[in-house]
Amino acid sequence: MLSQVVELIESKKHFCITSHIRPDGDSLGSSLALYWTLKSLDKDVQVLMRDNVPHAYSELPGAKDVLRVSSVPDGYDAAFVIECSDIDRPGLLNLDKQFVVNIDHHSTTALFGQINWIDSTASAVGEMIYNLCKALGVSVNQQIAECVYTALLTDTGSFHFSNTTERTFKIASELVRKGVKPAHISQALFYSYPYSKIKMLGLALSTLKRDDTGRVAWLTTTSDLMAEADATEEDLDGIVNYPLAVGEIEVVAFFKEISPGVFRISLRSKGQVNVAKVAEKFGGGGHRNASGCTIKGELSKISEQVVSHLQETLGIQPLNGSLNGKS
Ligand SMILES: [Mn+2]
Repeated sequence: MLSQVVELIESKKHFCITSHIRPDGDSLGSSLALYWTLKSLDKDVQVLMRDNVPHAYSELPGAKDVLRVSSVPDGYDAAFVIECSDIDRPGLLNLDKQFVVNIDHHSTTALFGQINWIDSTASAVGEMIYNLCKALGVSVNQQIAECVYTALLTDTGSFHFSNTTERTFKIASELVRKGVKPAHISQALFYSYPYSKIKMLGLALSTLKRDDTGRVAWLTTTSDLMAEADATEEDLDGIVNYPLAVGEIEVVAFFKEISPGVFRISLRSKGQVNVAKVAEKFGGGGHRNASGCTIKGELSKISEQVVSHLQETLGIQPLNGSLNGKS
């Protein structure tokens, strides 16, 4: 509940903030927006992450203050856990020993906190942090505004996705009034890629295949392709979304070889198609339109299994040999 969060912040002093592994725009933008909010209230606050800040977010105000840790140090009054489905998602030891405040906009989150503030109507946790800022009477400064705007922009797919609402635009408008330069933020997020990312995109897209219906598509990257592009794992982020730009493609699987014989699989869908259910069948999870899982084995077998589950979700009867794929 928002009022419980406000009361906690007002009555305590030492806080840490964390979010999920491989942080994205909402997790970092929201964590740092909360960081600047608490700092303007003269609180002691640190942002703790297991993983480093991806290149795209390195210009966010406060990105350089993020501490990389494997365990939460003692001494905090409370730990804010941003955008996590469960207490293990940040990948930090000792987090479960803290007084935890769970802040998320996914209704599927476990209620793992001592305080759980969940608002599934928010397009991004960034919206919730903006509301928290207002509820605390903190004036939205440039740092807070840029961090919240980044969260909104990335979690709505640049205001493309169905979570984009009138409230999202209203907050975005207020942030621009507070000094956010939309073109400047877009430049940092979408026009500052390393060369290897575009090279990798090309190599990955050249593996694109689809089934006989044209509704299911998949693509692959191997350690060889990554070496060819001189790509890092971070360079793979977002590639899975490209095939959805094709009108009739409804679901996409991206098979990423993260070590020999181990594939991390990202699943994406349009509209009502639920790919979280497919990820769950393989021990993974996520949300209706974005999920993932990790599978060990031979690529041809893995892709056949995953694609046939995706077809089943769409009500497609797999045809013999359809999984050889059309290019
Ligand atoms: Mn989010």
